[in-house]
Amino acid sequence: MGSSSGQSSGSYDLSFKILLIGDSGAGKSSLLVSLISASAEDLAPTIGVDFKIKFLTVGGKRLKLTIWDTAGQERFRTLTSSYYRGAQGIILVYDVTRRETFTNLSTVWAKEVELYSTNRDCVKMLVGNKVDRPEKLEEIHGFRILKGL
Ligand SMILES: Nc1nc2c(ncn2[C@@H]2O[C@H](COP(=O)(O)OP(=O)(O)OP(=O)(O)O)[C@@H](O)[C@H]2O)c(=O)[nH]1
Ligand SMILES: [Mg+2]
Repeated sequence: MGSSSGQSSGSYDLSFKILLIGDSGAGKSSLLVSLISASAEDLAPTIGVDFKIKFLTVGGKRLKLTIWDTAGQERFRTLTSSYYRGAQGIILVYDVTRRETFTNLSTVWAKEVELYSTNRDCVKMLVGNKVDRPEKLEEIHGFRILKGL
């Protein structure tokens, strides 16, 4: 599991651990694949946890991002909880065409973050996915959820 992409995978100045969480089918793995390979595929649900490594340069510093892609399915929840430890960034993903994936961010996923994240300074980001399907749009204004994080 896992692969690296970007500039040559040798030295770097800073390393960050980033976690993708959210309901099954929200599009976490698709986001990660498009970040790494600029392609979109029809993916199968993630089993447990996967990761990919991305190198990039920001402000003259070489960064190594280890991006952990967790399974949204409930049966993997106990396994994925251990991956919150030490994460500097958590990306909460929902599907704008399915309202419950948005409401679950506060009722399920924010609670997971509270329980398992060990880094008080962890940066949280909310991503509303599948905006290419506006005909199915249910909820796009996600800022309310951030109040609870
Ligand atoms: N239309 C559209 N479909 C998308 C988009 N992103 C993902 N999908 C589709 O949504 C389905 C689920 O995507 P995944 O990336 O596997 O979802 P996931 O959040 O990783 O799901 P789990 O691994 O089960 O937690 C797939 O069929 C994708 O092709 C998007 O931006 N637009
Ligand atoms: Mg997945």
